[in-house]
Amino acid sequence: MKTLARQKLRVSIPSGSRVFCISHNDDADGLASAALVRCATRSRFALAGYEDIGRVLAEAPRDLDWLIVTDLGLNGRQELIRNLPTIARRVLYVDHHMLSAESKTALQKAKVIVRHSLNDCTSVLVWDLLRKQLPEEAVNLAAYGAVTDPPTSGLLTREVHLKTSWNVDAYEGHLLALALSSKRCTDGLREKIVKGLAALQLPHRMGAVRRLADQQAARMTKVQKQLCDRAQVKGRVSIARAGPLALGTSAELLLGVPNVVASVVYSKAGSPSRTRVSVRGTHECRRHLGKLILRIARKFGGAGGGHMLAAGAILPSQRLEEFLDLFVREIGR
Ligand SMILES: [Mn+2]
Repeated sequence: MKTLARQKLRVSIPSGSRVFCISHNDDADGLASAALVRCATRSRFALAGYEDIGRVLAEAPRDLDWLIVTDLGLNGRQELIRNLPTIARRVLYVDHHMLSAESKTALQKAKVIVRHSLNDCTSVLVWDLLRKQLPEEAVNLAAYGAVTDPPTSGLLTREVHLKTSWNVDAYEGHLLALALSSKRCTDGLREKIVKGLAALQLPHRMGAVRRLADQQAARMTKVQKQLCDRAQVKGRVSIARAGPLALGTSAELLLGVPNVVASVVYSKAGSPSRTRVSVRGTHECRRHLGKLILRIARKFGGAGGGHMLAAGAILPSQRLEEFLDLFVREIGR
């Protein structure tokens, strides 16, 4: 019953409210979520990654009526959670990454309104939550997230697919996903894309998105070969330093190494003392990678989490080797 009540959670944000949205900067789901919030509430927004979410929150405008955090898993980030109510009168958290009971309790204590599900991606959840305040066509933004995120079985996702054109929305969503996975997609361009999407502009009408997506598609085959050539295979895990693609994309491509069930890609996270890690798995790895990465990253003074077969972490660079060794042992033979 509790789940049902949460499923039906809708929020109505009075027009004229001061709203600020912080969303994930990395993929179509994150950008579509920010665009949906902006479309419904005319909010300002900022895009953040896991390594700079603390800074972006600290720089958020104050005296807000609403802070809306989307597609940024706050699992295990207790201090960040405790701090949320100091930023706005009401805080709404919409997300689909793993969330422990401990972190749920922390969110409750901070009086954060939570819309969380593992069965629908964030843009689909945001669309449902704000659908009364959104124009009919905004459902396409939810579809961009749904077609490009790992497939899920949620009823809302099905509803979104039924309301949209599979071919057109997959085309638009994948243009977006390809462009966003390019290192040439700057922060400034990402913000421009959110504004365009919020105004219901189609990705194929955004010149920069088309150009980057085109280059990226051509590039991926080449980079996959380079990545696989330089990968180290330990146990059933392929490991490589990230190439010129986004970390998650590189990790996906690295699963192409024969006979591995998981892949790890790493690169420096802004400063040389922190390393960002992205992990992907096949069904044969038989582990919930989000939970596994959360545990191992913590052990080495980092933070992490994610989904069943896709996860990420950030950790002190000098602990990377130990992290990798333990991950390989946990995946086993
Ligand atoms: Mn997402």
